Amino acid sequence: MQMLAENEYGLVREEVLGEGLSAIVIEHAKVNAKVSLYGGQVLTWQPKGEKEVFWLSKDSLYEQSKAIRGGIPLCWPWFGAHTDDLDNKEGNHGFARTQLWQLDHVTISELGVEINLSWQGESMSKLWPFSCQLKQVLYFGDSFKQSLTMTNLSQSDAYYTGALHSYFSVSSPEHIKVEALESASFDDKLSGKLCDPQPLNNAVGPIDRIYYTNAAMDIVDSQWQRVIKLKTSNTNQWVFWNPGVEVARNMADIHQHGEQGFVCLEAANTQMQLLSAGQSEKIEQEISIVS
Ligand code: TA6
Repeated sequence: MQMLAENEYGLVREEVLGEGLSAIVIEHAKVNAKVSLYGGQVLTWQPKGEKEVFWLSKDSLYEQSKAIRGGIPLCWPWFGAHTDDLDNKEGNHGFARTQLWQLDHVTISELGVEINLSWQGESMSKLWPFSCQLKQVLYFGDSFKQSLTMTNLSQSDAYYTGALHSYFSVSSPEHIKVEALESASFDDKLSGKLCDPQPLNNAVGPIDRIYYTNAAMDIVDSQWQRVIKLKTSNTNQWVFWNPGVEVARNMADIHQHGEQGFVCLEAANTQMQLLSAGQSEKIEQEISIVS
């Protein structure tokens, strides 16, 4: 354990997560949280007096080259399978979630903790042969704020798709309503069809949809009597996912019945976005809890 920062409000330390992998642990008067440097991935956020906000699989692997299951994996520079990779040989969701990120700065204030992370690489994949830098600013307090700044360091334009793939901890998908999704059309990944807006009674899987809206969302959990409120900027879609019993059973890194404990609502750009040569783009989300 290495102490990284400490003052009268709280402390931030580094903890081993797996071989060669570590996490930043926040213990603060108002909030506890954990962020993996592997993947630059938020794992937990728990404002004092609240339940954990993010779901994290008890069977998640903490191994290089395997993505961590839960929290907020960063899907970048492509979401899902890359469109030029018909057999999905390069895998889902790009390479950002399996890179070792660097901790640049920690600020502990009376109301919470800000963590600044970065990662830089070049020619990471034949599907994305560019030089790039990613920066994240993560704020943990009563609310949670995340920004991801993507910079194209190459001399040619690039395109990306991506998502802040948040896994939210819920009482059960059965007790979840997300009304704001009901007025948007969506791509149903399971049927391959574009569907008109329709009622969504709960979040019971299998469900895998790309909703064409970026409106603010409320995840209403009637059993836990809490509302998770989400706002984003510079993303165009919401992805809504729960694997359901069968699919989850075949996923080695989801613990038994784990799919009964989460719903993913992901601030996403699922259609190609221009990242001009030498330029930066930023996507953001803000999450707060009403209970
Ligand atoms: O965001 C939904 C999704 O793209 C699903 O299709 C599902 O496969 C999920 O992400 C998890 O993907 P992963 O590569 O992390 O197993």
